[in-house]
Formats: sequence, C-alpha cells, structure tokens
Amino acid sequence: MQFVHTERHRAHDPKVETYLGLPIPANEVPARADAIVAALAADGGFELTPPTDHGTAPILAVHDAGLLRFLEAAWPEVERQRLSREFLVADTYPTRSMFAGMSDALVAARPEPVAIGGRVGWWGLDSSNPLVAGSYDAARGAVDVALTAADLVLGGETVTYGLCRPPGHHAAAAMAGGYCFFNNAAIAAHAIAESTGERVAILDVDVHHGNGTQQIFWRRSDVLYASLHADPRRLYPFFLGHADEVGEGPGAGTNLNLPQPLRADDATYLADLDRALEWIDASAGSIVVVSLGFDTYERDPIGDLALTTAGYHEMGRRVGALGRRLVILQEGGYFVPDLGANCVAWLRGAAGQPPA
Ligand code: SP5
Ligand code: ZN
Repeated sequence: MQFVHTERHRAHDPKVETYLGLPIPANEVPARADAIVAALAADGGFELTPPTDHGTAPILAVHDAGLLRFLEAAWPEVERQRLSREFLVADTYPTRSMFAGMSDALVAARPEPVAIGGRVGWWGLDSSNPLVAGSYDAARGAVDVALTAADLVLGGETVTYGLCRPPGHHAAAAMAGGYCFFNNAAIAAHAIAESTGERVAILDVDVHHGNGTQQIFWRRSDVLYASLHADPRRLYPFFLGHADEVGEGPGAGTNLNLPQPLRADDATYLADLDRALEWIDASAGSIVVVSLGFDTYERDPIGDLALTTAGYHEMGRRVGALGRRLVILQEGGYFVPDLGANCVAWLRGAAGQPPA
C-alpha cells in the first residue's frame, strides 16, 4: 500500500494546549506521526510517497478565503506586534447567544475584527487549538498529503493512506478548531466528487464528531457523511454530532451520526460500523474517504471509548470488504505508544491482510 507523508508536519509543534484555561502538555504533536511512520516502515508492506503541491485552489473550493488569509497572516501578525508567546489562542468567541434576536442578515454582515485577538476568535471554535509559528505551513502540507492520496486512488490504486498532520475534521468552511486548520478529508472528498462526477462517501471513525465535515456537506447531495463518535453530550465538540442531524435541503438524508455510549467496546462499536457501511452501500459511488482516528482506543488520554488493537484490524477489514476504493486519511489518536500498532492493524485489515 502506498502511504503519503511529508516532514512538513513537523513545523506544527505546539508544546502546550489549554484545557479549561490551564496549560497542559499538547496532545497533537509531531511524535504521533513519527510513531506511525516507524510502524509502517517496520511492517515492510507500505511504500512512502511524498505529496505534490496542489496550491490553494482545492482549499478555497471548500473553505472561506478569509480563513485561509487569517491562518497565513496570524503568526506574522503575532511577531509584528511582538506579542511574546509561544502559541496563539483566542479568549473571545462570537457565541450564538450574543446575537440572539438579531436578524440573520444583520449577523452575517458583522465585520471581521482587525485586532488579532478578535480575529482568532472569529475564525476559531475553541481555546484548545494552539496556533504556532509553523501551523499554517504544516496545515498546507496536510492538505497536499490528502489530495495526493486522492490522486493515487483516482489513478487506479485501490487503497491509499495519507498521514495527515495536523488533522482536519473539526475545521468547517469558515472555522478552525479541535487541532484542525484545514479540513483535509473534506477537501479530498470535494476534489474526488468534482473529478469523478460520482457520489463520494466520507466515513469518520475518529472518537470526536467531525463537525467541520458535517457542516461543509450539510446541504450537499454529492458527498455523504457518516460518523461514529462519542456522544457529544459527554465529549468535544459538544454542540453537534447528535443522531437527529441528517442534513437539510438537497443534503437531507445524506448525514448519518451514530453517537456511542461511554466505554463502548469493539462489539458495540462494530455493530454500528455495520450500520454505517450498509448506509454507504445503499448509495451509488465507488470511493470512500475515511477519516481515521485512533482516539477511540481504550488507552486514549482524551477519548472515552474502549476499542482494542484487534478491533482496529476488524474495523479495517469490514471497511475494506465494502469493495470500494479507499482514501484513508489520518485524524486524531493520542496514545502515542500504541498508535503505530493500531494504524498497522487498521490498514492491514483494510488491505485484506491478516493481523501482523
Ligand atoms: C482531531 C481531534 O481528535 N481533535 C480533538 C480535539 C479535542 N479538543 C479538546 C481536548 C480536550 C483535552 N482534554 C484533556 C483532558 C485531560 N484529562
Ligand atoms: Zn478526535
């Protein structure tokens, strides 16, 4: 199997994130990718392919131009103002209740702030998403990884893995958040839909609901979104991911959320995975984009489900057994010691190989 990876991810190297306002060691760190690369190399069945530069057009096909402008300008602005800090995070967000009772048109016409502190809240979901000096460059690299993995499948490969870092599924059209800056999977799915004219399905198995992916395709019928995730009543992103979110307008019926109970095990999870796969199978299309997270793992420090390494092999096997071509893109997963084994297990399953 070809896997797409670049060292550019290393530029995004936060040491600290804030959790309920206090600093804790960052979870989304370069060592995550190092662990996966080492395990794929040790397995021997994976061939490293560097990404090609796809420019900004595929990003702007999915994201607001203002988000890209902000992410590119944010760190230079921090430096220009000599704000002495290692990472940028907002303290003020445009929460919906601030605008209660005001018309949609008036709210939509509120101008973007000019001060960096206002802009980072304007374009952000949460305060646990540190932006550092190299975040923009790394995020551009992750998009190139996703698009190159998609190119390989469009060129005839049956399954490819893109080691995206930073991840993407919390990033909405006009919003970064949840360790995500650009939505790698959404950008790849949009590009595949454009290039093939076929319906594309996204299967999201990160422990968190992919609110950004859901938002981007909410009103679209050409990209389906199915997600299994911890019930948002308990876990980030808290405000979306409920089962009654099914899409609207032309996208009505093209969104499937399957919230999971606390400490869901392999059997519980795989039963709902089958529901998602049957739902995808009932729709036309030949390519599935997988948003692959290992934060469903029993030892993950920020998730609350209880999947095992053996469960990941079985999950990959069932997704591979769909018989569609797969563009598998990395999202979360924060228990670094077992990330490599979990990734190898999943990918071997998807390729129809036995566990290592
Ligand atoms: C892509 C992805 O997996 N993003 C996850 C974003 C999660 N953001 C909230 C992190 C909260 C960390 N809480 C630490 C709790 C320590 N007990
Ligand atoms: Zn996650």
